[in-house]
Amino acid sequence: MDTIFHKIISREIPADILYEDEHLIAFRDTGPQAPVHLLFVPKQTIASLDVAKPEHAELIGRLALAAAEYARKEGFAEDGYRVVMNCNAHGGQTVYQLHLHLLAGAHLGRFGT
Ligand code: DGP
Repeated sequence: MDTIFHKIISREIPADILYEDEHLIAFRDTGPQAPVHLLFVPKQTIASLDVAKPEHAELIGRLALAAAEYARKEGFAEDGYRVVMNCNAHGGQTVYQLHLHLLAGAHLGRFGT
């Protein structure tokens, strides 16, 4: 399993990395859909939410909590933000390493179709 996100984790390709710990990494999305658009990616390979197992529960929780922590620290929490996980084709997933989008910095519209 080797995706563009694995290459960012291993520093084979550059990214604007804003947070990293032993479990996960967070960097700016290169096609931002909001003024602030970060991706929170586990270091362990998990292709999508569809193939996540019960043993990944803590790791997936860590992604959500890291995003919430970042939003609080950067002052986006009070106004609010959105977290999204796209899964497989109809969900709009394009990179098959599980990731959580954090979108903030504007009043976001309701979901489209
Ligand atoms: P998704 O559609 O949910 O699989 O989201 C993948 C996101 O990854 C998409 O919003 C664009 C972003 N992306 C794709 N390639 C790169 C890259 O090389 N670097 C960064 N930072 N983001 C990327």
